[in-house]
Amino acid sequence: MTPRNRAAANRRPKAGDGPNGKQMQLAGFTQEGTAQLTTNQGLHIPDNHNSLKAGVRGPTLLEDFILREKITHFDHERIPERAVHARGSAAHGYFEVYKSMSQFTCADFLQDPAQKTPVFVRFSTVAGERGSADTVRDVRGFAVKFYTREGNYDLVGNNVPVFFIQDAMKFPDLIHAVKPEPHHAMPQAASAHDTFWDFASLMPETTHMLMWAMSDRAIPRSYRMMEGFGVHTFRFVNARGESHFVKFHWKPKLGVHGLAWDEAQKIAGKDADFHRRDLWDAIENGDFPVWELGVQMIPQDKEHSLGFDLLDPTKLIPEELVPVQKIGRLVLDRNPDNFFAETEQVAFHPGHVVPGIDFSNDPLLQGRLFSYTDTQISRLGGANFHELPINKAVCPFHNFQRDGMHRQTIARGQVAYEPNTLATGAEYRVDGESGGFQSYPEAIDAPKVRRRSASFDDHFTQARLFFNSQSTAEKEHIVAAFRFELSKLEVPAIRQRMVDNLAHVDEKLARRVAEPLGIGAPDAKAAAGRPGFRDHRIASAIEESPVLRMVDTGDGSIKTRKIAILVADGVDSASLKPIRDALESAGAVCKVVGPRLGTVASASKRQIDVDATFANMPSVMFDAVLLPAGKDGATAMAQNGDAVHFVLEAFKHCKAICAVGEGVQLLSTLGVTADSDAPVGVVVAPTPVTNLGDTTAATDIATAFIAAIAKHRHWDRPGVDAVPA
Ligand code: HDE
Repeated sequence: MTPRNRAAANRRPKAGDGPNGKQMQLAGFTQEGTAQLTTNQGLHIPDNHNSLKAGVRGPTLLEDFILREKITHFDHERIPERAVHARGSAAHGYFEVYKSMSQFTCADFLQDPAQKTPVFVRFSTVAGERGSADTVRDVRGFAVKFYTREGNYDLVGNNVPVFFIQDAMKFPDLIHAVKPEPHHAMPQAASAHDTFWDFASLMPETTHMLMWAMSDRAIPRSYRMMEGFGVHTFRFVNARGESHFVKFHWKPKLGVHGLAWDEAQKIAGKDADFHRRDLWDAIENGDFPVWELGVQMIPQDKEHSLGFDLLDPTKLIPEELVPVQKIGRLVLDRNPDNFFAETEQVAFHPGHVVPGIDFSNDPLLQGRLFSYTDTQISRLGGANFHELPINKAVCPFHNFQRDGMHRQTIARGQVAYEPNTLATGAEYRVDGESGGFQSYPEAIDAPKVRRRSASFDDHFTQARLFFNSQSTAEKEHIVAAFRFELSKLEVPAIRQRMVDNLAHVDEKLARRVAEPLGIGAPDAKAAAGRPGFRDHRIASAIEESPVLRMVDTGDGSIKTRKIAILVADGVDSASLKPIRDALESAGAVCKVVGPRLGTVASASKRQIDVDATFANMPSVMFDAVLLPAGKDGATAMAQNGDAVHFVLEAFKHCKAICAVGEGVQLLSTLGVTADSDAPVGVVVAPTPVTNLGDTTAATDIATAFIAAIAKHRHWDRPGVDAVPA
């Protein structure tokens, strides 16, 4: 809970108060804010506790239309969840372009830096159901609805720039394979099961995306710390009708950061809403997340210049080949008022484009253009979902579509067709007008075939590029992720097939993955002999692309990072305060965590407020830990199993830790003392600094700690595997 929410909850609510303290109309409350409960027809309900009965102990009467209305509405509260991307969180914000893009596109919202276009952005996991946990290993959806003056434009992307398959025909198979297995509906929100890897190992075109899915990108620290990608190649078209192919990127200001796998799994149990809460809290606190929109543009006549096919959605365009130009920024600054009405009912569609943006012939994109409206008709109960407030265009829209379930618009008059003369007396005809949306007139003269282009026949070069571009620690995480996932399979032949495929990415990677799995050595030849295998290598000059790494990304700040300050009775408040102040001035969010809620008494008998307990906010909820000085406090915590576990776990997850004076006791099981060399990312303040009234010492310690936190994690910290946490 944010300070603002807490203050609101602690005061007596007034009728009509919104969740953020705003006045708003609530169901059951009149607009004026008087708490008069009514039926859906507006009839005043004087008693909302008792049904109508024949005598106080008698049966309920069928006549009770008030009870019937209430229960009937409740019975129909649920709508089908999204077939994929069911679990999501969203926020409102705006987009602004840095300078006019008129040279490349006539899209109105990309012309004027003074114009702010409202947006609604929904982040999601793919495989899990609506109530599943946020921190599972999965790709994340990154869907942006721009409410432009020319109609809604949806950029419906993911946090990974490529996809598992090359053709929409395989999408239902892919999703059936990754979803819980149909006979027993397990496992939930996880790819670590036989059907997914059976499919993946038989479809080597998945290999590149598998590398991303096994990387820390698939366990993000926060939605605010993920990149977004349009994935497919789209098209910009300018006022002269000239086309450039374009790839879209969202680059987060806070950098790209992941969790440790052990941590992600624990968070799933401790706080299934971890990412939802993180986004909500940041916006409530005024820490508005920001992404820059980047584009890679390729002139129409350079379509074949890349050495691979830009229509193939399993390929990215290395930034070394075509640089990303940052053209604008997205800011999320308002939480939704109502989860169902907005986050749940929002309907995205990659086919919602505006003049100046058009499609390519990517066969995956082409399939998506059909799917989204189709699925929304069944999910949102009919063809009129565009009238829901969250989906409604902000510019006027009018056409002759009529009626259907849940129609809101009251179309007036006699005429519901075109051409007509009866509407105004003059002939009205829309038949080849200029302006508006014009499809790019790409010339196509080709035989109808149910085949794939030979230019899609390289499944491994970019998987290799991705792997080669990772830091040592990131490579280790990929190895560990493959091992974990494949170890969950019950059919060893699937494991074997998978490592055989991996041998075409990197021999050593395949061998290391295979080692603990109880299978034979990877057999590259066996993989090459299987149907579906394509290794017609593309000519690529790019062996390594540093931007594909996550390490050292971001602005180097510690803004919004969560720091636990561990306390117990006897803590030295003088060593705590200046460091806390420095962390908060740098934008971090500090929480005091102790053995119980309420307060603890400092060594100097001051009462220190405790925000959370070792048990209810364990270390996995934080980015870093501060262990203040104070003999009695440190001794009490060293004897408290939850406190010791807190620190060991933070150490194991490679987080920054700062121990001041006696606080170092909590690191003694790790062999860290005031006199030993501190492990990477651990700051130990020299003893005896028990009173940091000495501001220079406090500033030095805080500066070192802030630098350690800014690194995000110290993945290369030695010995973490041996830590029992
Ligand atoms: Fe989607 N996808 N998808 N997808 N997708 C849906 O539409 C589909 C694909 C993506 O927050 C569904 O309204 C097909 C790629 C996001 O509401 C559905 C194919 C990318 C979201 C659908 C793809 C995405 C969806 C389910 C292959 C990244 C969530 C509910 C041809 C570029 C949007 C819905 C939100 C949702 C179909 C592949 C991103 C079933 C057929 C590639 C972010 O229509």
